[in-house]
Order: sequence, then C-alpha cells, then structure tokens
Amino acid sequence: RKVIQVLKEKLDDESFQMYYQPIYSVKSGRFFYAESLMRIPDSPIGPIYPSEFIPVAEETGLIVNITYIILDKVCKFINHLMSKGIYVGSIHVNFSALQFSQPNLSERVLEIIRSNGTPMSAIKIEFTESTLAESPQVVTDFTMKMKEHGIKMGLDDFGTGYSNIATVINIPFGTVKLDKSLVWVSMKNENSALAVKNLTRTFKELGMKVIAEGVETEAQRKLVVDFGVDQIQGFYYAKPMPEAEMEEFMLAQS
Ligand code: G
Ligand code: G
Ligand code: MN
Ligand code: NA
Repeated sequence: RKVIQVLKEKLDDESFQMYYQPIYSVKSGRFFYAESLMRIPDSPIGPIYPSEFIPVAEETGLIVNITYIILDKVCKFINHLMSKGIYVGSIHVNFSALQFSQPNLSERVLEIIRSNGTPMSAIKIEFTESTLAESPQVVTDFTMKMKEHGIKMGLDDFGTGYSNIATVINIPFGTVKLDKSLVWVSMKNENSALAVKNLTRTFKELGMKVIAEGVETEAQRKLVVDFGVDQIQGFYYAKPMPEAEMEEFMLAQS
C-alpha cells in the first residue's frame, strides 16, 4: 500500500522526525527523562500517524532498521543536549517484538551507542509486555546483557498484554510503565485502584521504578502519586514535542 511505499523510500530520510515526551520525576519535581516517539509529519500522502505506520513497519520487517535509525538519532540528540549542559537522565526508545528476533541485536545496539560516544546509561530501551510474553528467554538474556553495559531497560504497556507475572517480577527491569488504561480504569473503579496501588508497591519492593502513563488531569495525577509511582508521563505535564521544543523545555527547568 501507499504507506509501505512511503516507508521504503523514507528509510534513511530526514522526514522521520523524532518527537519527545518529557517524563516527570515525582521525588525531584523535575523532568530528567523523555520517551522518543517517531513521527512522519509530511510525506507525499500527508502526515502518517504511528498507529498507521508502526503496524505496517512491523508487518514488512522495516521496523528493524527504522529502530536502529531512531536509536542513532536519539544518541545524537542526547549528545546535543549534553553539549548545552543539559542534564539527561535517560531517553526511552521503543523496541518492537521483531527487534528481538535479530541474532545480532546486542551488537548492533552497542555499536550504535558507542559510535556516537553517548553514555550507555542515557539510553533506556522500552519493550512491551507482549514482546515479553512471546519470547521471555530472549528478553531476559538481552536485559541481562544490556544491564552489564549500563543500558537501561523498561517494560512498557504493563497491564495490556498476557505476560506471566512470575516472569515479570523475576527480571530486573529498571522500570515498569503502567499502561494508561490501568490509570484510567483506576479512576472509576475502586478494585482496580487497589490492585494497581498494590502492584506498584510490589514492583518498588522488588527494586523497580514505576511510571504511570496517560495522566491528563489533576485528579489522575493525585491518584498515581497516592499509588506511589516514581515517574509520571502524560498530557497533564506535556505532549510529545519536536526536538527543538524539547530542548527549550529542558533548558527552561535547568
Ligand atoms: O506517540 P503516539 O501515541 O502517537 O504513538 C502511538 C504508538 O506508536 C506508541 O504507543 C508506540 O507503541 C508506537 N511508537 C511510536 N514511536 C515508536 C517508535 O519509535 N518505535 C516503535 N516500535 N513504536 C513506536
Ligand atoms: O509506547 P507507549 O505506548 O508508551 O507510547 C506512549 C503513547 O501514549 C504515545 O503515543 C503518547 O502520545 C501517548 N500518551 C502519552 N501521554 C498520554 C496522555 O496523557 N493521554 C493520552 N491519551 N495519550 C498519551
Ligand atoms: Mn513506550
Ligand atoms: Na504504554
């Protein structure tokens, strides 16, 4: 289809634009983290949204190389921020399940970060709960390997997939991100709120940090702070924004 054609032609083109959504740290009241989110703002067929092109990129396998291009762009952005004296905790990069079927995945990731001279600890790889459910051993081994090198790993979309809780709690992810649906349902349903609060406590006792996603209102912010989450990502604080705006955002708080 047209989206496939555009993706093939744009593979190493500047028309992939990275957006960044700041992530708030509850304890410090500052934004030390951000998630990178890919955008194709203009193409021959107009803007293409992630909900449209990510599935196509996954089906066609194009996502594998796109992810390496994104990782490279994120490294360069981190270097740029650091050159301006901006403190960067880490920038999150999303990895699809298909990435984990690449036999040379660790080598490629290390090579990209090294060739940019970016601190390993400034990168966090987010992978989804469904990736973990599909290939728990591959994800576990990869997580251990990245940890050895100081690269952070975070579980994304927790609460939407079918991963085994016994598996989840036994892998030392740095962070677990509660999916927005968990935050939203907790506003309306006391049982859900109780469950999410206790899950948050369990993850923290196991040494992980917990991120709440999809926080749009003051009431939701209060709720997740009461849950004890470490970090908050949501439109309440900031929407995903282009690089230049993200740089301004980081500068404004330092
Ligand atoms: O930013 P937005 O809400 O439009 O993104 C929708 C979804 O697209 C996100 O939940 C995320 O899973 C996916 N997505 C966005 N950017 C990337 C990316 O760079 N890589 C991968 N694999 N998925 C992404
Ligand atoms: O990869 P992941 O599913 O974590 O991607 C996060 C997605 O969630 C992005 O597409 C981002 O735009 C979206 N998002 C982040 N915060 C909010 C929010 O407060 N409300 C809504 N509706 N979407 C959000
Ligand atoms: Mn994510
Ligand atoms: Na998510």
